[in-house]
Amino acid sequence: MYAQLVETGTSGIKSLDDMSPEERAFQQKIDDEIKIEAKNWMPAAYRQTLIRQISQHAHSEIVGMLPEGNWVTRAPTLKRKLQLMAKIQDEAGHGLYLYSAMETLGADRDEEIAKLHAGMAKYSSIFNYPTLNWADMGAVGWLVDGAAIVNQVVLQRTSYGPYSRAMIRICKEESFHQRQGYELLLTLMRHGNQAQKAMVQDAINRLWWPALMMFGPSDEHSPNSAQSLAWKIKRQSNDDLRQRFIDQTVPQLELLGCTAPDPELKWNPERGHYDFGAIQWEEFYEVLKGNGPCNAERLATRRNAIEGGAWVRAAAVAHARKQQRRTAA
Ligand code: FAQ
Repeated sequence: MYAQLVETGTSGIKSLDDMSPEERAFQQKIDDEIKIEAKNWMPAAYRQTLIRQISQHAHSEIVGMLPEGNWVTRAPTLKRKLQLMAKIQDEAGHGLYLYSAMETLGADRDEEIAKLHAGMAKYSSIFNYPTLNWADMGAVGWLVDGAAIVNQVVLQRTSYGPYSRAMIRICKEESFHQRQGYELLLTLMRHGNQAQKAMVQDAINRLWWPALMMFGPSDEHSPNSAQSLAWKIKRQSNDDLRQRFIDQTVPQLELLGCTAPDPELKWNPERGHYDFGAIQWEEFYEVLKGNGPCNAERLATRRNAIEGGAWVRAAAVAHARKQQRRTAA
């Protein structure tokens, strides 16, 4: 891939000849699949790209707790409530691993979170959509975690060691999330009444397209992809991962007995893939600009949580100091 970019001279990526000896040695390590670790030399732009991607990823995990948090008090059974709470707590854990991985690059967690709360940082567009019925809890697990896994499985091989190792653990947990979501939907479809089955189809209708947008803009409109692929931060393109997700999800959709809100979704035997309809990119960019259905609500909830929890953090610090003083005495 890298050689190809150098040859074609695309995307303003430096050719090997234009690189300093340090940059060339760095690229050689990447090409040889040797992980870059926190204390290794790295180009400033590589560090910055990682801080950008990992912080956005961490913010997504944390903001991603909110659409499901909306249903904890209304889960239909104790079992479902426990599952939902465990899943939401896992997402908090993912955010913490990712913020820690980001800190190894020298970024400051509080500063990055402050940017999120000021509306200056991105997080996954999907979490700006509302969760309107109980079946959404299944559809989020199945479609949203399902899309997240397809993206994150390849990130286990990302070139930055701490990010790659965080991804290995995260993928194991996301896999449970995806299955519990699908099992919830199957239960509604196999044992539910007409109204419950209709809820499943409604949830799929609303979340299908936003889930496809999670993979980011199409390759020709993805400004960061060429360099991130050359540095092996990303291992596959946005469009390739989106296609993989569709190919593996449609048979599951059929098993559920549901349909996608896409009349053009059809198996193409020549390509060996499903064809699908046009994604509404205007909607995606509006959500990124802050104009999605729930952007303002999500950020307000996060800000309130930080402000409302200030006394807990202050008490925890005071308690830790007291313990330290006692141990020292
Ligand atoms: N939403 O040039 P590209 C989860 C931005 S975790 C918002 O293609 P890149 C778990 C992009 O940042 C879900 N913004 O960018 C869970 C860039 O903006 P910038 C999160 C998006 O970085 C489940 C601009 O557009 N997963 O769901 C989106 O090379 C259930 C141009 O795009 C990750 O973050 C989007 N969908 O590729 C939690 C995975 N797409 O910074 C709770 C790691 C693109 O230039 C419940 N991240 N943008 O201003 C990645 O793999 C990559 O960052 C991509 C984007 C593929 C998301």
